[in-house]
Amino acid sequence: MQTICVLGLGYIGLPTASVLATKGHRVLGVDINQRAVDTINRGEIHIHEPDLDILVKSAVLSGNLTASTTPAKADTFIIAVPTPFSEGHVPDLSYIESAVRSMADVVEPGNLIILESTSPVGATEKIAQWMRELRPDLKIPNRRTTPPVAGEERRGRIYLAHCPERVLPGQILRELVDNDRIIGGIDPESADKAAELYRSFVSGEIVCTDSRTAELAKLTENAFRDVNIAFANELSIICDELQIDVWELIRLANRHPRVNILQPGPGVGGHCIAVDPWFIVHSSPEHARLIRTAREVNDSKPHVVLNKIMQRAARIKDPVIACLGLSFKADVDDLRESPALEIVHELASRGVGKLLVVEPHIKELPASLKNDGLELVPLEEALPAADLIVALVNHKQFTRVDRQLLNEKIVIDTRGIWR
Ligand code: SAJ
Repeated sequence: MQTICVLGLGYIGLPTASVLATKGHRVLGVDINQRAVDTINRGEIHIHEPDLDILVKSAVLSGNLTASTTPAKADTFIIAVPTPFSEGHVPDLSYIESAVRSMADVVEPGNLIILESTSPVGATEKIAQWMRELRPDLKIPNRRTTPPVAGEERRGRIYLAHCPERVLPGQILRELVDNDRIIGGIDPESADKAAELYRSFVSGEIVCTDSRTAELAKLTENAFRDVNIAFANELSIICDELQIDVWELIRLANRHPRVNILQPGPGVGGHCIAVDPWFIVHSSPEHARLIRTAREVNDSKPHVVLNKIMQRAARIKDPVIACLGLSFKADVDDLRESPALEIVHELASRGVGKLLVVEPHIKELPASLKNDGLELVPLEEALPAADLIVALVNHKQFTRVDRQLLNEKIVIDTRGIWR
């Protein structure tokens, strides 16, 4: 069992810290958000993820998980902070850099640093570079893919690896344990040391490689999904033009043994798939043509939906529009990069009808929509009151709606839930 410091207590850091704590490791979770730290120390959670509340409570009660705003000495440091992009889709590593700076003083020889945040190629080497500047007294290996030569000095060294998180929001606790893990060491010894830790809680296979390959593998997984969703979204636009039901089309095409088309929707949201492919584009702008185009197709989809709503609303006098769902996907409360949120905000700022916003997973609207003068409305109030019903997210509550309530309404079903 180890002492572990997890930096960043969000959707990845908090579940990881809690699972490690329940496996017997002593874990200090660190976050710059004092409110999140206080909430966790009370055994409660500040984010929504099925069963996470129970896990955090038992981790805190066991005495193995505590939270703080400052890092402390540990055997292993796990960095799980956001990696957004800034203007022009340039990867923003500032959260990683701050995390490294905040812990640099307490790192000791023999410690292991793991980067879990999804990162552009070269980020792990960048951490090595920062650590060399901050702690010239420590030996920080250069990237190496071969085992050490006999007798190579190990004293005073630290270990560094990238172990990208690959869990699906909504199923994080199961996937954290079941999924295979890719471990990319800055050198083979770092990968081995990190693999040992993951073996203490992962039942999936652990596959070691070098840090750059691990970085690109994670980005590739999300870019693969983005390209495939873009294909479905492009089909949906073509089908609208040709007056064909895209869901029927996909259902039929998927009967081919080697065809498996994903589902179209109002666009691609979340903090991963809508972001990560840009890291590949940024690293290889000339060659990442398909990946860039997929991003563009998916980013254009909310505007296609918006135009469709505006066209339908224009046919109604004083239209009342029920917008069902704000989160980026079904059955989660996460609004980051949500196409549904973008569509509702655009409708409000263009003054298109009276909007009834339904989102069962949140208690309060985000500031952008409050500033638009909107309020949350319960589903059972919104449906009878609306002329036009727009399904933006396939939450369970919406799929179970009594179809009779939709009779005589204009329906725009961007997720194909009522077909
Ligand atoms: N979507 C569609 N059609 C589909 C599938 C998804 O429009 O057929 C949309 C969703 O509505 C959502 C977006 O795509 O807006 C992304 O949702 P998602 O469920 O595909 O993925 P995320 O972003 O929740 O999680 C992804 C996962 N990556 C892959 O499946 C390759 C997860 O395993 C990663 O760990 C996660 O990104 C991450 O953190 O990188």
